[in-house]
Amino acid sequence: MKLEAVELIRLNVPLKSAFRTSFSSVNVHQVVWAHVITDVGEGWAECGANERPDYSSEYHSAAMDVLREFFIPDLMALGNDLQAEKVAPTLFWAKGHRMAKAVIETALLDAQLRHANTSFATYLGATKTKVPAGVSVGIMDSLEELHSYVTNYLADGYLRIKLKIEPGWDYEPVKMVRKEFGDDLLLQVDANTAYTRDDFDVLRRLDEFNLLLIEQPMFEEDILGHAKLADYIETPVCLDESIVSAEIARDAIELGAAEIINIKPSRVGGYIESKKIHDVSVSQKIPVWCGGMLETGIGRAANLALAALPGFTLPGDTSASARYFEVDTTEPFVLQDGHLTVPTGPGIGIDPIMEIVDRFAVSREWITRS
Ligand code: SMG
Ligand code: MG
Repeated sequence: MKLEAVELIRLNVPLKSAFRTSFSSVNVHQVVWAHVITDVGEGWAECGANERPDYSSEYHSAAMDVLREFFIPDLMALGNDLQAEKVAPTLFWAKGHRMAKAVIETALLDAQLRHANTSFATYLGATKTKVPAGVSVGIMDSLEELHSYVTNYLADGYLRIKLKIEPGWDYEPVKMVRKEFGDDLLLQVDANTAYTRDDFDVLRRLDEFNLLLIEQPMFEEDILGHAKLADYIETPVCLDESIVSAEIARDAIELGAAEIINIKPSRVGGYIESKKIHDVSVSQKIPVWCGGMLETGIGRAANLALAALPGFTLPGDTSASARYFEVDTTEPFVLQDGHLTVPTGPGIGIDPIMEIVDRFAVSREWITRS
């Protein structure tokens, strides 16, 4: 395969309602896409980076810059020798920037698999045709508001609820949801690094609610702190932001810091690395599940293929299009009996709807061979 050109597109896709975490509140899913043109066809991918470096150090302008200045020229320089599997080794010299690496690798993998008439699910080794869907519920202004959102998501059929938490919005909302919706509800929480080693007793109070897991309570670099916390509380500790590679996953598991892992392909540099993290976790009997970055259909399609691997034994944040958007960028993903269907078509198995891309695009830039 030969990379001829890349289009970097910034889109602003309106959300149905604001999504508030411990680090931001967003009304619009601002996102960057890579659209690759190769000699064997086109490919598409959505970048996990946010507009600002708030979830991780990556952000849109930086991702676009590193792609334009370094990654795309390096991949173009491979000439006819390019394969998606060569992206990570070729760009290995560059520190970090995993979300930028992931978006170009995924778009090239899409082109390569479309040409080979193979789906992401088949390529990755998926064993399921549909995957159970959870939903991530943002921080609200009141318990009444939270009650109403959870009621509606459960009526939609979601099989697991994740509550975003932060200091001051933790014990009471979890208590209310557990009491109102019952002991059988699959319930977990995500702090996005909002706590410190001084908060162990606050976090231990959540043990009474029999949560599936607590996700990334502390700073992403504090692996040892998470191991200490995992010893201190009953609730299983799940890492998200901390796990940026299969090596870190292996070490965090060995240290006892990761009893469960949230795999987000964007965070770890792509689907090939995600599969490695899956394999390491399975070998250590650590459950994994697929996280989300509010992806539109282009990103969601590939995540569903990953979530269909056998080690993904917990429902993911892979919700239906209607949880996020009035209008998605692809045919919408629809919840059926609490599950989403894994795409089976070639590549990611779905195409962007170009009129919608035109409507939501705020900038488009072509990078061609010089
Ligand atoms: O895609 O439904 C989704 C969002 C899931 O909670 C979610 N993601 O830390 O896991 C996480 C957050 C990061 C969101 S950044 C916009
Ligand atoms: Mg998280």
